[in-house]
Amino acid sequence: MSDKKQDVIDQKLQDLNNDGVDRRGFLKCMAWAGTGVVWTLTGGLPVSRAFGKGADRNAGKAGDFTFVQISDSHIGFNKPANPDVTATLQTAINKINAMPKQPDFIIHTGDLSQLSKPSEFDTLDQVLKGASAKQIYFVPGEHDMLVDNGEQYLQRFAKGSKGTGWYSFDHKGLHFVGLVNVANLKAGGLGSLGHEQLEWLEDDLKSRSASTPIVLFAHIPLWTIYPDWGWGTDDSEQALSYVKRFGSVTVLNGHIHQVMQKIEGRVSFHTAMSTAFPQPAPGTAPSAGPMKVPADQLQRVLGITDVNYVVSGRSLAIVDSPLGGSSPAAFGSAGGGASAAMQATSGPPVTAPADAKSEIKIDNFVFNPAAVTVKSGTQVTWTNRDDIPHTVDSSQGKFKSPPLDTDQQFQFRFTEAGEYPYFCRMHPKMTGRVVVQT
Ligand SMILES: [Cu+2]
Repeated sequence: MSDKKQDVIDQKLQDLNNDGVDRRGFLKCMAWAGTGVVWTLTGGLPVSRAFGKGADRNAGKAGDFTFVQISDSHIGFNKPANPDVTATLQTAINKINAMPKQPDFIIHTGDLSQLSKPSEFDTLDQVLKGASAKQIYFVPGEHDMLVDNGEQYLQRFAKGSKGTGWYSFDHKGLHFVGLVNVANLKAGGLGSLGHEQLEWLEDDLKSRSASTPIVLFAHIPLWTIYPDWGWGTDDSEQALSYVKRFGSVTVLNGHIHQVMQKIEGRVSFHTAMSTAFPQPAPGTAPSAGPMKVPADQLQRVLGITDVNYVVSGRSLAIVDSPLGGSSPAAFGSAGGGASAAMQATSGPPVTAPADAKSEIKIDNFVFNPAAVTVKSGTQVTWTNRDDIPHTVDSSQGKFKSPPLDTDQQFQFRFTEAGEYPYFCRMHPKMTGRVVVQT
């Protein structure tokens, strides 16, 4: 990441908490408003609105509307970081239903489920049916495409979409584009849109006038936040080049379970909290896994994003609202000061014992050991010790595990000499290597 980009990243809710002033000066207006903080973004006229008080002086103009972003519900997750993710999703929906001005629609930016199970999708469906906003737009997270190449997700949540689930729609003069950057991820890489989707995007935007406000939404951030944890998209620059000519572009993402935002020219980027569990700030923990916070504070780090569009300003005011409490809590490191840079393939190869078995643990988003050398005929066992699922996928297509939940194992017997690189298809930055000798 360039220094310039680094400069414009505003990531610190903590900073905002301390004195209400964003140190990097990109927030034009900020106000505490009972349940949330009001942020007004980007060039043009600043727009502010007090969340939870219908006191917006622009309210009521024709064309004004509100929509809400929720993200990362992870229905099916049941570990200590949040044993009841269905309840916290329900709280988010209740909160949306209680908004004084009902949103025109809801956008869910992915990771609906934890393991792509039909029962998880069912539960999500049930809870969302209770939303008074009947229109909900989805994009998939990597957790929603764990089996059947995401077929089930597509059938249920993205009917009529293109490719792996991308689409666009217009609403009251704005153009919205849902993008998929979690399909067909490559070993060692970040999120990826892929050639076909990029071509479609270019074509989709071509006929729009430059004055049309554009909203792009996708699961993994379309800006590089922290590549060591896979928090970025390899080909997002290309996608963003297609929106350069537009006067107002808003990019909404999930995946990282915390609020971050930056503004670059006329493009404002924003990530949302999760309705399920928080994740640590980049580099403050050994890995990006679920962060356990005291139970009475959990709802303060979960939330919804309420986006208010006002015609005159051509800006989108984004409000992040924690599910409980009056202000977002400041949480720092979730554990130890371990280095965040994880090079899965570093370190000398380890020779497996001669009993033709080899064990690899998955811990803190790392295959350990990352490289093993075994004799032909050895059975290798991978065990997932994280409370987030992972997979073991051969980079050469020679083996492919199902999603491994906590403590689940995958075994493969290597019968031919050679080198076998592999990775986790959910977290492609996680890589490993098995070397088989005769
Ligand atoms: Cu993984």
